[in-house]
Amino acid sequence: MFGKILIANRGEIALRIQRACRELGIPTVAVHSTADSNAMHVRLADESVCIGPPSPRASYLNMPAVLSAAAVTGADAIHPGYGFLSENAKFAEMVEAHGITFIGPSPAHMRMMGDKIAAKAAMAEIGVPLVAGSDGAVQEVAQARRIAEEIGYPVLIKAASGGGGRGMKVAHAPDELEEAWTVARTEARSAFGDDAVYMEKYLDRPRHIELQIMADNHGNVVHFGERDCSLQRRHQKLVEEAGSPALDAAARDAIGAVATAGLRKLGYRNAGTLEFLYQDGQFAFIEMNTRLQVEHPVTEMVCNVDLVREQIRIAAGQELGYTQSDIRFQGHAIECRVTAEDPVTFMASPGHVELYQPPGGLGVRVDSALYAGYDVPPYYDSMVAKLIVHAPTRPEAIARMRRALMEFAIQGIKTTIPLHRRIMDSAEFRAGDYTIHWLERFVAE
Ligand code: MV4
Repeated sequence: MFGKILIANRGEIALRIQRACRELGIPTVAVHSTADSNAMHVRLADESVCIGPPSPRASYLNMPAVLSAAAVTGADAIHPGYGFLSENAKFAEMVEAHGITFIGPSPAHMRMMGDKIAAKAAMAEIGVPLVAGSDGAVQEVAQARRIAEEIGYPVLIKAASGGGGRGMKVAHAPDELEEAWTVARTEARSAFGDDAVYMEKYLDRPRHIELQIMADNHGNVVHFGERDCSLQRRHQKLVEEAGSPALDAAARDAIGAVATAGLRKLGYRNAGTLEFLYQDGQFAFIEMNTRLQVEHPVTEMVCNVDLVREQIRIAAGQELGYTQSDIRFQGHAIECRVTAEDPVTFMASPGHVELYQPPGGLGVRVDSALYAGYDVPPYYDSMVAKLIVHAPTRPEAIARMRRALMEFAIQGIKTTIPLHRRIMDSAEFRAGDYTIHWLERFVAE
């Protein structure tokens, strides 16, 4: 097992990783920017190193600074959390070149899944269902036109290096294709420095369902079921649940069996998430994430597993020690992402936290680095807390979430807690009847 782990992140996820390390008896090193000297992740770490000024580029994304911090503190492993350097294959390679373990997949798999075209090719190879579309990159608009005729409009042109909806354009009919093509390529080049694009049939009312998998270095691969992440606005998730109100156990088992068998063949290791669009009872793979995800707690609650602990054990070479049939899905979990934003306009609201009173009680979990007197800095992601509830059934989980949201008091900054209360009260959410488009309309009303 590792002697010391450096956590290359901040906020609630840095705390989350510290907690797993502490339970495993492993000392932790925090890194932080000058804006985060008073942050909770610094206060609770065994050691801390300041790695630069507030700008993420100069600190949390600064690879030489993070590596130097590991070297001077003698850390033998780095956990990247999510965001920042977590999906940077180059960084993972540099970490390994310094004789330090990167807690995550191999750089080769990170690179493969970072290229959406290569990821789809790999999934096709192992029998995971895809959205109908181009076989690889589309080189020119005439080729795009031929493929669109074949699969039928509407079609979507997507950047190979894309993500978060950038470099993605829909063409509803032939007369929109050329414009969509040009805009997608231009956006892809300026956002990612890579104008490679591919094409898919556009699904108009899908749910976003993702599958959590975990693989050790000994050929054991399991899945921990799905999360429904359809409740999003501008590609920012607000609420996630496990399991999905749209899936039954048979559908979960079927997609899980295909995915785990396939990833075993690919030699994938550590945590991973397969993202699917789910419409008309069909799964269609779109992307794979090679990191621990923000919403991992809902999976932890229904599976009674510590996913970060599993990541660390696996990176240290240990075996999973259980098989798929040992994993049980118990009850229902919901997560609300609380951000420091105006709940109506979504204007950022950093500043001084005057009061912080988190909820508690049975089945309530709060992952947050907030405290009364803390100043939320303006330089980073606006998420300040994740409120997670677990209960035997979905209606009970919703009742518990409403209760917890009533108890939750944060004063001094604006937060999205009032919006979450409205979502929990809405008839569509309570019926589980929503697609990726529902929340944008709900917020607009
Ligand atoms: C799609 C789609 C419909 N059809 N692909 C958006 C970001 C990127 N990760 C994939 N995305 C989508 N791909 C096809 N063929 C709709 C979206 C999409 C979306 C997907 C998941 C969650 C939220 C979304 C919001 C808008 C569009």
